[in-house]
Amino acid sequence: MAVTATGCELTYCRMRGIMSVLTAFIKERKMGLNDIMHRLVSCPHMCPHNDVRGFLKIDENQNEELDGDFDTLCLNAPRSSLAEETALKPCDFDYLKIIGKGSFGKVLLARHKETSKYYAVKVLQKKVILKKKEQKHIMSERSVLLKNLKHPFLVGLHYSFQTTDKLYFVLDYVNGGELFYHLQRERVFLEPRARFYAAEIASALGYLHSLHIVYRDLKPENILLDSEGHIVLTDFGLCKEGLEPNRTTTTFCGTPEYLAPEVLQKQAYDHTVDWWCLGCVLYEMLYGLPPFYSRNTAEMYSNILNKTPILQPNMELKYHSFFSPINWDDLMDKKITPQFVPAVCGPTDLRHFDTEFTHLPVTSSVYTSDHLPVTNSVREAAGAFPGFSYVPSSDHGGH
Ligand code: ISQ
Repeated sequence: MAVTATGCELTYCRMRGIMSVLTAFIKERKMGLNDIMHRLVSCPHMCPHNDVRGFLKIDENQNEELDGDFDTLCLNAPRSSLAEETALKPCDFDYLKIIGKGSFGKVLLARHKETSKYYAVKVLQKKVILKKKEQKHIMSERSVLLKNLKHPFLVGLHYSFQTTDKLYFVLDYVNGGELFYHLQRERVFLEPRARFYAAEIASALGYLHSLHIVYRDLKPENILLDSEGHIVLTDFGLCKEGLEPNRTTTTFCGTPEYLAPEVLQKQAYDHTVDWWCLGCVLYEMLYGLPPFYSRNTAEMYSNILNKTPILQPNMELKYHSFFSPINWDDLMDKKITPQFVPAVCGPTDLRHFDTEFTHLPVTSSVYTSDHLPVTNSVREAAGAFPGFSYVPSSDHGGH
């Protein structure tokens, strides 16, 4: 059956609507179940049945994720056993909510006890990182974050520290929600709004490139809004450092919809892949779907390979006619007023975060498990991130 482009889009939108209702339903069920599981595991006395306890592997001595009450743990959490004495420690913060989750760990909204300042604390499990052989990426994320503390549209790193089994990034906290959360609600953005976001992202990417860093993983969930409506790029775990302008790399990582052809074909690539991704983001903001999109992944890959847009060599993106209304100096000084300001009433207003995360109990997963038996894998993981901890001289103690 012949389907028109418009017809396709309508069908896709309708499907998206049905999918979001179903997803919300499943999410709610999952959260309910999750909640029960958490309660069972953290309060073992609630479950007297040995079979169920066995099935859930409830054993207070072994469960390092959920081994007790938050306050008790906070009081009892030992200092880092590593020799990074000046570093902060997990107990310096109150952990209020889980606001994100990934394969390596979680992001939590936390309040520094001494200063009452709010931060997003990213907690990564060392053994998971080591299992996936991702140390290099994580250390790269740290050094990338350290390099770009000052850029207005890149998330800032305040501290990093580690315990025997976990790595902690203490980052700027922003609560305007993911850009694509807003896009999904509104389907498309008008051109001025899309241009504004694209310009802020382009400015951040250009800055990274000037430091020979390729962001590589520009994808919807890494683009956040702050409470004033400005862009904040997060997640530098997949950045590639040290790429001189004429050098390339062959290691791949990315989001299928936005993959550049050279990345898709596992060929060498350079910083221009970031401009490809930005083009994809801009396209999706304007049209409501990523370019080359197909529900059939093979077809989407074929579209990416065969419909490569022709870009002028060395084109300076900032001076493209599309961006002509943008005054780049004003943009950098945040003097361009965002068209949209996320409605939030204070730092603890989490309405723009996914309830899949915020409904989860804040467990002991943020604390060290130094009090647990030290196995070989724990010992191996403990020393694998030398020099990770970071406190800027002017920011010691969160002031
Ligand atoms: C900052 N604020 C909110 C959410 C975040 C997620 C990941 C990294 C930084 C963040």
